[in-house]
Amino acid sequence: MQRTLVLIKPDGVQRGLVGTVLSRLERRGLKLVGLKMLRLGREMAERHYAEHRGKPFFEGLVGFITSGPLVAAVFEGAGAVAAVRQMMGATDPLQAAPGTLRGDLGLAIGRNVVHGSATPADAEREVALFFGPSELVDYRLDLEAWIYE
Ligand code: D4T
Repeated sequence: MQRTLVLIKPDGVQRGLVGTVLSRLERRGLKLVGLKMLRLGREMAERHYAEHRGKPFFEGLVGFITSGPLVAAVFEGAGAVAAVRQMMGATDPLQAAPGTLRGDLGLAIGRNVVHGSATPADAEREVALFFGPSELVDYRLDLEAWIYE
């Protein structure tokens, strides 16, 4: 079973989109196994976006991601990394297909509402950056038992 990191970025939190994003991922069938709200410090933001260091948008990106609280979530499921990327849509919301999170909820590349790990290797690194082992919960989704017991 694969795990992936999702961030609802400061613009998503400010705009009241936390519930919408989490709900859409849950409805796809992905299982929520970790969840927290936090504000990133500069050091952690630079680590998270290390691959973009030196690019023209790096300073703006770090400034934005540290500008307010964000929500970090870990979702689990078969093919979770690709499923979340597919549901987020293209990085630039103007290129993202309608029906995707960014295509439905955003307009600007610098304010694209969500982050999702790009590859399984990135996901492992990013989940470990944001969550300690004790903050990730192992449980079985058993809807029938929940409803009828
Ligand atoms: P994240 O990492 O936020 O999920 O976005 P992506 O994985 O889809 O895209 P990315 O790593 O290429 O970009 C990271 C982040 O930088 C912002 N950005 C990107 C920007 O402000 N201007 C740009 O030209 C690019 C390429 C948006 C997402």
